[in-house]
Amino acid sequence: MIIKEVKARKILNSRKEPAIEVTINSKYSASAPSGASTGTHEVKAFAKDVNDSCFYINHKATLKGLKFNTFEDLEQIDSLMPKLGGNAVLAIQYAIMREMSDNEVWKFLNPHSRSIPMPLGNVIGGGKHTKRHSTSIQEFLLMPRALSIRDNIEAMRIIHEKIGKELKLREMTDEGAWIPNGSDKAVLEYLHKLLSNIENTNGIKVNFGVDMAASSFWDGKHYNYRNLLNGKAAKLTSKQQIEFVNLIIKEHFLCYVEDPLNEEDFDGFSKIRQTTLVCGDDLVTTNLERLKEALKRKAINCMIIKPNQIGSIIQAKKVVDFAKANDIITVISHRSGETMDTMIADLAVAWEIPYIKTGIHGKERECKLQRLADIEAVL
Ligand code: 2PG
Ligand code: MG
Repeated sequence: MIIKEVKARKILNSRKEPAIEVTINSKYSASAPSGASTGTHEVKAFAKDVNDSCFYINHKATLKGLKFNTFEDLEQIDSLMPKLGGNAVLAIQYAIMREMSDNEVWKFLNPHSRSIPMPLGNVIGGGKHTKRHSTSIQEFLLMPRALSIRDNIEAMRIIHEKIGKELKLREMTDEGAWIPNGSDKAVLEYLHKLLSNIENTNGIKVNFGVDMAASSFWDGKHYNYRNLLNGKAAKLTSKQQIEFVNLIIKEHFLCYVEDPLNEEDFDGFSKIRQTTLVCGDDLVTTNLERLKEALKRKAINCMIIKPNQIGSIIQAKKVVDFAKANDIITVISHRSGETMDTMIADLAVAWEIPYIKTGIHGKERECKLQRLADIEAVL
C-alpha cells in the first residue's frame, strides 16, 4: 500500500488527557495511550506536545508516497521518533498496519495463530491511579483460568460486579477498578477468601495477583505504605519489602506479582520467589537493553509489553522475540489513560503472547476484550 494522505489530530484519552489519533488514506485510524505510573526509562510520548506532533505530521513530515507491504517496512517510521515522540510514531505505525491488512492486523501478521491470551483484569486498585486515599498497591488483578476468552470475560465481569455490591463501593480508579476502604492486607485477605469459593466465580477457577508499581511509593530509602494493615501507615526497607512480598505470595497463593520493588532494583527482584510470575514493567519498560540486564541478574521470569514505552512497533516486536527466546513469559498491557484503540488485542494474537492486561470495566478496556472475543469466534 502507498500513503496518499495522513491526518493527525488531538483526541482525549480515558483520563481526559490529550492523546494523538492518526488516520491514513481517509480510512483507518489509530491512537496511543498514556500511563500515570510511568517508568523512568520509557521514551517520551511526545517530543514537545500533542499539538506540535500533529502539526509536524500534517504539514512537515514527508510521509506521502511511502510504500508499505510488510511489517518490517514500518521501520521507516522509527526515524521520526526525535521529532514526534513514541506515541505519535506508534499511532502512525498502527494506522498503516490497519490499512495494510484491511483492519485484520492479527491475520496479516500471523494467519496461523490460534492463540488467544488469558486476561489479567484489574478489579481493585489505588496507587497513582486515583487521587483518593486508597491502597498503595496499584492493582489487584484477576486471572481467570477458563479456556475461552468469552468465559474469562464473563467471570471477571461477575466478580467485579459482586465486589462492588458486597463492599458497597462507588468510586473507581482510572482503570475501572474499585477503590477500597480497607488496607492493602485486608484487600489481599478479602480476595483470597472470595476467589477460594468457586460459587463466587461463575464456576471458573480464578487466581489473583498484584501490580505493586512499587516505584510509586519508594522514596529512595523506604517503601511508604499509606495503610498496610488496620489503618496503619508503614515504612518498609528493601529487605522488609522483599520479605513482605514473599510472605503474601505464599500466604495468598499469588499467581502474579508485577513491579514488587522499585524500577532500579534488579537484585531485589531476583530475591522474590520465582515460583510465581515475577513480572517487570517499570523495571524493563519494553526495552531490549534493560531486558538483557534483567536476564543477566535473574530478576524476572515475566515481563510487561507496552509498545508505547519503547515508542515503536518494530522495537516492541524485537523485545517480544528476545523474551520468548529466553523463556520470559510476556504480558501485553493497556495504559491507565486509554483510548478506544484495540491494537494490543491483535498483537497478542499475532505474536502469541500468553497474557493480556487490559482491565475489566469501562469502554476503553471492554473494547479490547471484545476484540479478542470476536477473534476467538472466528477461530
Ligand atoms: C501499569 C500500568 C497499566 P500506567 O503500571 O502496569 O496498568 O499503569 O499505565 O499508569 O503505567
Ligand atoms: Mg505496571
